[in-house]
Amino acid sequence: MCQDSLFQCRWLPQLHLGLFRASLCLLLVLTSCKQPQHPTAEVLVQSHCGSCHLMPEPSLLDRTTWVQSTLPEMGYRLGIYTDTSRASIVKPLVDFGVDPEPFYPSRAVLTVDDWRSIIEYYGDRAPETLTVSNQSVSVGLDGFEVRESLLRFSPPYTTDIQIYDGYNAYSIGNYASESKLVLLAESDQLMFEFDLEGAPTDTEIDGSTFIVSVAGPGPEPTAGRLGAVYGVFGPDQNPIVLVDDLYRPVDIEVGDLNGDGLADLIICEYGHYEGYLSWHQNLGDGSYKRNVLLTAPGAIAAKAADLNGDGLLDIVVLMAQGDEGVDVYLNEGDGVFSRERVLRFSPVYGSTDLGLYDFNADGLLDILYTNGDNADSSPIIKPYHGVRIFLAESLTSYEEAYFYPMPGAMAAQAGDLNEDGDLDIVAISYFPDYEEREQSVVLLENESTQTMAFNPSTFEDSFRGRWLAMDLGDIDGDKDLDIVLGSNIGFGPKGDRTNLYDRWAEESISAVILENSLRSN
Ligand SMILES: [Ca+2]
Ligand SMILES: [Ca+2]
Ligand SMILES: [Ca+2]
Ligand SMILES: [Ca+2]
Repeated sequence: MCQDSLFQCRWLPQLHLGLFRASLCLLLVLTSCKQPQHPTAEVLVQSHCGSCHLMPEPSLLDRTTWVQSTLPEMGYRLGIYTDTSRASIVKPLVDFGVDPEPFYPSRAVLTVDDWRSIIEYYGDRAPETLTVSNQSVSVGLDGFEVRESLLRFSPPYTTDIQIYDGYNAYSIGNYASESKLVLLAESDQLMFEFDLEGAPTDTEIDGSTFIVSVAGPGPEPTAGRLGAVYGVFGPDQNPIVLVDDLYRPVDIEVGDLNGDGLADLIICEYGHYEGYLSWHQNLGDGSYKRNVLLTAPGAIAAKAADLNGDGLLDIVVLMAQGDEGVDVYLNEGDGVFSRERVLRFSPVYGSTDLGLYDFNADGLLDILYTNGDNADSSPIIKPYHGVRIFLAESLTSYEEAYFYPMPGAMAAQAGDLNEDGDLDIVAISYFPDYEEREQSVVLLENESTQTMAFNPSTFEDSFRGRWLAMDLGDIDGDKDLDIVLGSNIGFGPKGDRTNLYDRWAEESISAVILENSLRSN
């Protein structure tokens, strides 16, 4: 297995710096129009971006990372190619017929001296290292039996895990040597499997139909429109293309958005340089009509829910690239949605997952959020990675009420795991600090919603997989909530601090099941 190609093929949508670069580019263009006499870096970086949320504070990365890695990559976006050739940078776009000029300008938009002063600005202000507060996690999960799924792909490249409530079943989506979705009974017996032409990223069920999004041949970023959404209408059926020509779809949501009784599709086309958030109206004849909600890359998670109780499904979307944040799309009826940005994060945050839950039981859905994508130019342990709860104050106003630091946090879901009447959280990390602590899976037991106090614990040997995917649900029909975790070792050496690769490859654990023993059947 080629580590280099693995790194190139990293699944994670890592380019959240992309739009930041573009915005800095725009800023610099505007600035240079206003101040033709070589503005200082401070002017460039600060003065003209008073209301700009995209300007990352120098404190968010250490000096070495800024100067040696992140800023040079930003330079390409400004037309500065001091350590490489433009031709090599733009090849992945040109190969797909994409005009690279808007992304990597052929002429520098600022002088090299100005660029150097920006680098100095960050270098002077950035810390030597970032300080991460150590969390105390108790080991040993009370109330859960831990077992490894008997179904193992070798190597395990799990990109999707789902539990099917009411069916006593779960599925594992894998790519690379075997690209398929397997549906398993709770006892791990194979129920059926579908071959897929690429990496499955999400599975939804609509009646008896499986709907599966496939990113492309692999899950890695690409300028091409190689993704598709498939429907599988029965165990003996081949997957049928429902929607194709997609920019790397990483998440789908099923719901009747226009109230005609037919389940429509929301598709997060994360893409790379280009992408979309779109909804696809089910026309009832097996075809879908595409409606674009946003033309931009970076949509990573979408949830449909009726936020205001008017009977229409609204959409909440996490954008994870450049202008990172959460958008609410209120459904105005007749297929019309009004968009409002309700949360905004720094472009180095690395947003990864979003869920909607009413943590404080006030009737308003709150936001569960994770950030921890470290597959970018700054693969360092970051103190602002972790799990957050934003309580809803209104439909479009959310306040951070809880933060659990968790480097590399990749996904989280909430549910009342111990059935004491409040919502607990399970979170996984794809980029944990294995050298320091065992924090690749954490169960945060809700001790008090009023004070937002959660008690973290994990299971023995929780780093027996590298957790990219998870789901919470009742896998065995006894009505308590179980957990399934999916391992994916398709990430190469850059920033990999694990030293666990050989073990993972040898043991080939695709999934671990945490079976809740609160009840038993
Ligand atoms: Ca519909
Ligand atoms: Ca609430
Ligand atoms: Ca609970
Ligand atoms: Ca159960």
